[in-house]
Amino acid sequence: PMASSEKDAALAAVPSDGPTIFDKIIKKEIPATVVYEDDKALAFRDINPQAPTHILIIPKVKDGLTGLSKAEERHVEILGYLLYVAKLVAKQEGLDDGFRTVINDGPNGCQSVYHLHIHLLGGRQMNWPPG
Ligand code: IU
Repeated sequence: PMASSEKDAALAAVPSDGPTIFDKIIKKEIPATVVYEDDKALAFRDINPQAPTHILIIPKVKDGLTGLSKAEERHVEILGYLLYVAKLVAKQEGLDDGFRTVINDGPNGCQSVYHLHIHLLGGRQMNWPPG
């Protein structure tokens, strides 16, 4: 059944190291609005945007990195690189007044896709604390 909210989707998601929809986006098997791509990272617009700019930055190779809680020392370089790509994309999107990056982890963090991704949100005033 169709999830009624991101939270429902997150609570229904089964954490696994298997392929996710993001693999299909990487392989261009399903369409996505790609805003940045190189050999290590892909950035595309979130299908359910929560801000005027809402982009997901992902590693092209998951290598067990289903979420931040699964990070190992071998992931340190790609984790730093993805944050750098977030900065490049923020600049490209003209988010000169600021932006937010978010990594949801696990059910409590409302993670719904088990392929690590950085949310880049901007184009409006954000609030704190987040929901
Ligand atoms: P989360 O942090 O795991 O909850 O983020 C997953 C995001 O992936 C969420 O914001 C969805 O809107 C987004 N998304 C997407 O952009 N394209 C898709 O095909 C699917 C989810 I499924």
